[in-house]
Amino acid sequence: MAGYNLKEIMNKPERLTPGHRMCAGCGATIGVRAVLRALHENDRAVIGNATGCLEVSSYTYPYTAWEDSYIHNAFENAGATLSGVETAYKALKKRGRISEDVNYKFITFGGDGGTYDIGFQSLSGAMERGHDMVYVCYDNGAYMNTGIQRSSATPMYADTTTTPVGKVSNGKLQGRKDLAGIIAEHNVPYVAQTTFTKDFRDIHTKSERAIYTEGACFLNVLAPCPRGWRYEASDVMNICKLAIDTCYWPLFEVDHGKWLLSYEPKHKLPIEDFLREQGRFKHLFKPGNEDLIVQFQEEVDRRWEDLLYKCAR
Ligand SMILES: Cc1ncc(C[n+]2csc(CCOP(=O)(O)OP(=O)(O)O)c2C)c(N)n1
Ligand code: SF4
Ligand SMILES: [Mg+2]
Repeated sequence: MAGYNLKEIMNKPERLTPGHRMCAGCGATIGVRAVLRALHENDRAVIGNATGCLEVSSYTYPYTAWEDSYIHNAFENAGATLSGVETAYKALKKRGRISEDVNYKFITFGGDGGTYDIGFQSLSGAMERGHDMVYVCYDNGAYMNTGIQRSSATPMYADTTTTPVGKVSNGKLQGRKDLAGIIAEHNVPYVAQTTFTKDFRDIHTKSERAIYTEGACFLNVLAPCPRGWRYEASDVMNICKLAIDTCYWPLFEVDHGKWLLSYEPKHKLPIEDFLREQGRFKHLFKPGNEDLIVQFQEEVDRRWEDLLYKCAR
């Protein structure tokens, strides 16, 4: 992106203000602030938010950390709610009830539980109908707010409270759902997968693109959770870097059907480097569990090769 200036972007007024009750170092709030910094200064937003840590901790009536209009949603209908608001806005503008000079953007945030699983039908409907909105999934890979239960975004072998590691279990048995790929198959104009890089350029560029591309757009943001993943909160940037450099979480875009790789590591790191940093994968490093890491690596490699193939077409 020409003219990207980290200092300037970081110094923009916050649209999710301090004083919310999220944990220190939570990836969800870092993600939300990064996405909202892409809004142009004079534009307003209507924010939707499915139930989850973000919603529970940032909006407890009569307190709010949101500077923009904000709708707390049930788990299952964040996509539908913002579709309705966007349609009403268009209708009111057409009738002259909202001034032509006012510009609103419609952005929904949902956790992985609310997006991959429970609100999936309403997200799919909103994307298919082509509403002019952005759906942002902050993916921390479990139902964190209710005590770290597995979702279809939880990686294989992760220790969660519903896939507990013990004598008879090595954690979650299944791999992750590829949600960005599934939404790309809806033929929407823009889908991207991102997380936090040291200059925040990747998430900023993709957010701006998603917000200012007409039609239904989707962002999947890896949003680490120090509590559920069990790492020191201050390590968040290192965790994100390892997620990218091991190709566990590749950065890519699907722009009007064209798959584009945003970053290819010079030296793809082994998946152990990502797993070792997190308590939820501690059991994988016990003697006798080497084959589980091999299987994890095979799954990462398979998905990475598939992505490279799509991007080469
Ligand atoms: C229909 C419904 N089922 C269950 C709940 C309880 N509940 C509230 S938050 C939450 C977890 C949300 O998980 P996720 O969407 O991943 O967001 P996170 O908490 O990880 O930020 C659950 C299960 C609910 N509010 N509504
Ligand atoms: S439990 Fe995890 S997702 Fe929830 S507020 Fe804390 S760090 Fe964020
Ligand atoms: Mg979650």
